[in-house]
Amino acid sequence: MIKFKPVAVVALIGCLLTLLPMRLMAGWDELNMTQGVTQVSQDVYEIHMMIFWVCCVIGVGVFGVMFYSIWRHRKSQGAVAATFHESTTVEIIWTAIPFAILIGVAIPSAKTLIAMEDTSNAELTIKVTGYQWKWHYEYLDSGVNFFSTLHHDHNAARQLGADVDLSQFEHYLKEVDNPLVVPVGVKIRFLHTANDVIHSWWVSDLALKKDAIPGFINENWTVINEPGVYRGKCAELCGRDHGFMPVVVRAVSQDDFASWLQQQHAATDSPKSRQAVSTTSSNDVQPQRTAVN
Ligand SMILES: [Cu+2]
Repeated sequence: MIKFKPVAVVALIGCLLTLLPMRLMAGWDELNMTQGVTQVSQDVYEIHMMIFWVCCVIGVGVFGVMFYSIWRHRKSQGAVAATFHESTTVEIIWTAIPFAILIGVAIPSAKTLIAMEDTSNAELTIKVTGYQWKWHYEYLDSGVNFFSTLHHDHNAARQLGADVDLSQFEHYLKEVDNPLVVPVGVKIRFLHTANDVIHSWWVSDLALKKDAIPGFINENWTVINEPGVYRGKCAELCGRDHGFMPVVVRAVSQDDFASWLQQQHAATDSPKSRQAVSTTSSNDVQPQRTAVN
């Protein structure tokens, strides 16, 4: 029978790991949860990593003891099974340790969950309504509202038989005609509902994901600190074009947001807007207003 020395086994595993091409490790970070750009998303990420390392320690500890025991007390070495059972001390230990671990995990998790649900003192409220297959945004404080649908160019490119070079799109299928425009540094409350089936409004950079259910209003909130464009999608299988109703959030400075709101009001008051005809590009900070029936 072949006998392996533990040192040789460890050395062999070490060599294999060292010889692994670094290319295999490239992009490793992309497998992990995004850290996002808000305080809540950062808190969620830190809890995720804390629990990840707790799981690693438990896994290494449990499997280490198990494999060592199998190897050390094998039958070929003359090991004889112990006869003890129902050890009160052991049972107390293996109850107390998991209990302490769970309490340690639950405290920061509960704190963050409570913070995520606290929509009080919001300065801006936006109602998000899911439709098959688009989003409708309504700024309840100002009355501005519009639909946000997959960008026309992307929609054309995805059609069967479309002879389009997809590499020309930087964010293929993640672009809309009218992005949601929000100010940075302001607590924004979102009210989620749907007009037909269940959708889910999901923007991972903002740690926001909420089911949009017909007849119900769900809430969540965010404060975005960094101006930028944050992309998400519908995360609830909602029908044929579920994969084609992206979310694009454009976070701008408070001054830019105020002037954007003014432009929306001006557009509402113009006769042209009443006809609800438009063709704005997604890079235009002015979402084209669309008639809401
Ligand atoms: Cu959907």
